Amino acid sequence: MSTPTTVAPADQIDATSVEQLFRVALKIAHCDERMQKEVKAGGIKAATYPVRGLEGVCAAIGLALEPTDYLVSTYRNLGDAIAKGMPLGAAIAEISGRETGVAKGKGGAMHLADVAVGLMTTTGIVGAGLPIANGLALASQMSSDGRVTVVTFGDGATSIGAFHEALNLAALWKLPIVFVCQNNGWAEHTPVDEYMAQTDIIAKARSYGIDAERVDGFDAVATLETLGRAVSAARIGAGPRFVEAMTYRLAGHTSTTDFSYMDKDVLARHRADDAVVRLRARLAETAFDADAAEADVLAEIDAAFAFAASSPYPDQREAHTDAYALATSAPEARR
Ligand SMILES: Cc1ncc(C[n+]2csc(CCOP(=O)(O)OP(=O)(O)O)c2C)c(N)n1
Ligand SMILES: [Mg+2]
Repeated sequence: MSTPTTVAPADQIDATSVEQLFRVALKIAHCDERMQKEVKAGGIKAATYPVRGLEGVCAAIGLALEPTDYLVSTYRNLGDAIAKGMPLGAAIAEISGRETGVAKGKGGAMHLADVAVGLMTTTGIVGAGLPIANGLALASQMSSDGRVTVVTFGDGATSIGAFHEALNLAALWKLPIVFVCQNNGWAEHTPVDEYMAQTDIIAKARSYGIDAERVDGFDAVATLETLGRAVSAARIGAGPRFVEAMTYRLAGHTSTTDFSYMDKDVLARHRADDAVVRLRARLAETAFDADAAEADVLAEIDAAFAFAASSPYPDQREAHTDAYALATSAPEARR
C-alpha cells in the first residue's frame, strides 16, 4: 500500500459513511480477486468480468441509494450487486450456477438480479440497460413511488444507439433516473481515445440538456458526494442526472483473458492509488480498526464461496420452471 495522491475533504460525508464505503469497497475488491482466482483455476465455470477499479464507485452508489431504489447494471456487475445488498452467498452461488443462487442458478454471472434488494437486472448487451432503466424510472414517475433508478454502464456504452435514445427520452420526460458511466478507460482491448470521437462523455449528456458531473471514481467520498446530489435532484423531480466516474480497469477484460497489452507502470500506479487504498489512508487518521474490518470481510467471503461450492446444481427437471411466464388467458379473452 502506498501513499495516496489525493484525499477529498470530508465536509459533507460523516465518519460512519466513510467506514461503510471502506467495508463495501474492500469486500468488493477481495471478492473480485477471489472470483478471478476461482474462475482461472476452473473451480467456478462462468464468464466473469473483473470489477477491480470500480469498487469505490459501486460502494458510493450503494450508499447514495435507498434500499427500495432501483439499480440496473451490466455484465461487470459483482461490485454493483454487493453494494446494493445482494446476499453474498446467494450471489456467488448464482454465478456458480447453483440452486441456492438468487435466481436458482438459472441467471448466472451475466444476469445477476435480485428484485428483493432492488438490483432489477444486469445485461451482457452493451448499452441495453439504459432503456430498461428508463422503463423502471417511468413506472416510478407514473406511480409516484418516490424511487430513483440508477443505471451503470461503461465508457464504451456511450457510443451505442440505445445510450442516446435513453438520454433523449429521460431528459424529455424528466425521469427520476441517474446515469452513471463507469469510465474504466477501456472497451474490451481498446483504449477510449482509439475508439471514441467525442471523449468528453459528459458533453454527450449535456447535449440532451442533462446536468452532468465528472468525478474521480477512485475517490469514493467525492463520488458519494456527487452521487448524493444527483440522486436527491432526481428524487425531487428535477429530472435525470448524469455522473461520469473516472476509474481505471485494474485487471483484464474478463477473468481469464490476457491483458499484457496494458501498460504495467500505469496499472501499478493506479493499483497503488485505488479507492480502497485511499479510504484506508483516510481511516488511518481515526480510531477505526481497518484490519479487524478486513478480517471480517475475508471470513464472510470464505463462507460465501464455501456455501456456493457445497450447494447442488439445479435439477435438470427444473430447467423450464420460472423461465417462462405462464399464459394467464387465451388471446381472445384478452381483447
Ligand atoms: C451491443 C454489444 N456490442 C458489442 C458487445 C461486445 N462487448 C462486450 S463488452 C464490450 C466492451 C464495452 O466496453 P465498456 O462499455 O466501456 O464496458 P467495460 O467492459 O469497460 O466495463 C464489448 C464491445 C456486446 N456485448 N454488446
Ligand atoms: Mg470501459
